[in-house]
Amino acid sequence: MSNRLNTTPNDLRAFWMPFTANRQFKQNPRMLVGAKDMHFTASDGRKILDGTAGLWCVNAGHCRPKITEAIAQQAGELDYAPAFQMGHPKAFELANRLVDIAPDGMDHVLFTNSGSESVETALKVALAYHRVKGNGSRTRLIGRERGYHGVNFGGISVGGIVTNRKMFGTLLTGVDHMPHTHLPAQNAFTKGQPEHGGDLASELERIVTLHDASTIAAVIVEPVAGSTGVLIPPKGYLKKLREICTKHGILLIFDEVITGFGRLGSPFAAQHYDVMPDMITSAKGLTNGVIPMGAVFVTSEIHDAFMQGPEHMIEFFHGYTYSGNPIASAAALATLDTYKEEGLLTRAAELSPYWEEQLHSLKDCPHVIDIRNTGLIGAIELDPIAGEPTKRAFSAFLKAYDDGLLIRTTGDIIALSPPLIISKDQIDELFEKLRTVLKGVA
Ligand code: PXG
Repeated sequence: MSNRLNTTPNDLRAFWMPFTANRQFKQNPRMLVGAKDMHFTASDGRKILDGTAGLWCVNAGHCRPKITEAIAQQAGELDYAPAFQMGHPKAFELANRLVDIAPDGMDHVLFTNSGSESVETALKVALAYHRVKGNGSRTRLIGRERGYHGVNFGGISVGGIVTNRKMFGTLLTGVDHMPHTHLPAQNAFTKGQPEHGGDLASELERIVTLHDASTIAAVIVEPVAGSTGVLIPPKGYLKKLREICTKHGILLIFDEVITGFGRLGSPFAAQHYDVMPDMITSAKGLTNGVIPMGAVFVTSEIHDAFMQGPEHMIEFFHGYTYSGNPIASAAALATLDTYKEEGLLTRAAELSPYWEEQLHSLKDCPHVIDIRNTGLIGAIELDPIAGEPTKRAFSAFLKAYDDGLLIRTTGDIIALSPPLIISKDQIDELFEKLRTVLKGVA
């Protein structure tokens, strides 16, 4: 007989939820039971407008027929194939299709199962690349304050969020951080890229001078920092980072887990900002969030450096049981078809001016101290309640949910990133609801 106290679905105790205020949630759960296109259905039957594409991933909207059918079909045809020393056609087809939409020069793809794994994979490729090139002293990794690169040890080491780091010991050694670029005093209420802060890229030069270039393997940044509240790169910043990395033989990694797959109006932020990194990490929108999968793009220069030695030898000792999993590959291919058929990888560019105008119309709402935007991303920063940081934004989140709108909050910042299929009417609806919410929070 089971020794469990209660095995009914209504017993919420067993599941220790991720990045969640577990006790608060379990007292007053917010359960989603269905989804279609721009909406979730809550367990009480209410429709919730998805202002966040799930967690920045459902770029084509929910339960899209092509994707769900591809998954069902693949599950019945080839459910699993070993990922090591064996292949199946869809993983190769997917890699080719991804290279086609990636920035020129990103010619090879390694598959993972999440953004966190994409980051770990890219960092390991960077270290190993320098080693196979005879530069084994290049072991340092440089991240940035307020960076988010997932939750595994490499990612939290190069990441810059204190709450995600402080509980976990010494992390990776040999990591340094550039300053973040959030300068509200100079850039508040900027539409698009801020004017001030581009010079902060030269802090990388200072770090290189401190450690010497011969010890540095890679720099990793999110082109737009998502999780820490939508920090948009100041004008000239990313180009300058690229120049410094090139000058010193340091690999530049763009973490495009959020910006990849159309969020800014181009397939990738690298194309949007016209800055070419050496590697791109991705996940989320790759499968429309439906099946866990990530991809790391690398240049031929990096890939080819590994293709040496005896041909029967494994060239890179890394990979996952589910790298290029058949069902994930099928979901990703159907996702790319859907993006293509509906022009979704560039739709944010068309909608962005309207989005920007509506978003910034909330400027006069109570407690709003900054609004910023790019592509189909928006952030509204609220003045924190004295002595109770995060509480005001969390109240807004709860009230929005009650009013039928899903938003994300981080600290006292509200982040918005709807599915790329959103209509202008739905943009209006989203901001009308949010205006009511902001007027109602204490
Ligand atoms: N890199 C970046 C830039 C991310 O945004 C990850 C890596 C990790 O991906 P996985 O798939 O391992 O979670 C992310 C994830 C939010 C939010 O609301 C952001 C993420 C995840 C969940 C919530 O800001 N980003």
